[in-house]
Amino acid sequence: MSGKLATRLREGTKQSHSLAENADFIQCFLKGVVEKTSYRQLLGNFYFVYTALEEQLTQHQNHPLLSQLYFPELYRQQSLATDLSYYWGPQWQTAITPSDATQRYVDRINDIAIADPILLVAHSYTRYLGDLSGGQLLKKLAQRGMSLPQGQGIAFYEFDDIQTPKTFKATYRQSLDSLHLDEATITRIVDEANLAFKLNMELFKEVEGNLIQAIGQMIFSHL
Ligand code: 1FH
Repeated sequence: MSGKLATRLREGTKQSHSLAENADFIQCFLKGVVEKTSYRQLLGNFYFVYTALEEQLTQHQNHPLLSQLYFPELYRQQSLATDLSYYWGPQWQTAITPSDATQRYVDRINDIAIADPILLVAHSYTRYLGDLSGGQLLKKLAQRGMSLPQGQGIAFYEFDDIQTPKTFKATYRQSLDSLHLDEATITRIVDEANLAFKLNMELFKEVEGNLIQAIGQMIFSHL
């Protein structure tokens, strides 16, 4: 049962994906009601998540299987730092702190990196293939929704070292398929990807709370 991981992941996370797409926060995002306070909060949280993920992927770059999915051109830590300094200013590094859901996400990445490093594939897949897919739409929505000046605050969605996301995604999926894995491992990776989706949802939910609070304050200040 090797050579099937890309399809197994796509099929096995389909339900999680539509759940995420239908979450309130993203519905707001899709309608262009982007609120900068929520967005910069989310980016700050992503910084901790991607830092953990990328540290672990780098750490395991010589792992017999993870070496085949070592693509530092995907790394988002630098682009997040660029955006964070735009949204938070030069003191961004001291301004951001990981939320509870972020800490759970980071802990999970660090725990599996020790206990069962192959599961890192699930986290890499969930974030990076997502970034290369829906990410391009989210970029346009962020620009429009927050009226961002041309080229500002969108580094997160820009992959300077990847010419065509579509071609890269095909390469990535081929690498997933080339891993020789037994059925039990495939199942564990798919389960972990569903957990990764859930952890992402929890991040979105936290900022959704902020959004509602911010709208509440706006209404209150007009009374
Ligand atoms: Fe997505 N995604 N995604 N996505 N996505 C696609 C593929 C993947 C959206 C559109 C698409 C998230 C969110 C959104 C993944 C993860 C995540 C494709 C198909 C589209 C069109 C591309 C293709 O067939 O080549 C839209 C729109 C989204 C928001 C409204 C979030 C939940 C990501 C997970 C954390 C992954 C892993 C794939 C690759 C599937 C595959 O195996 O090929 C999103 C939801 C973003 C909520 C923010 C908030």
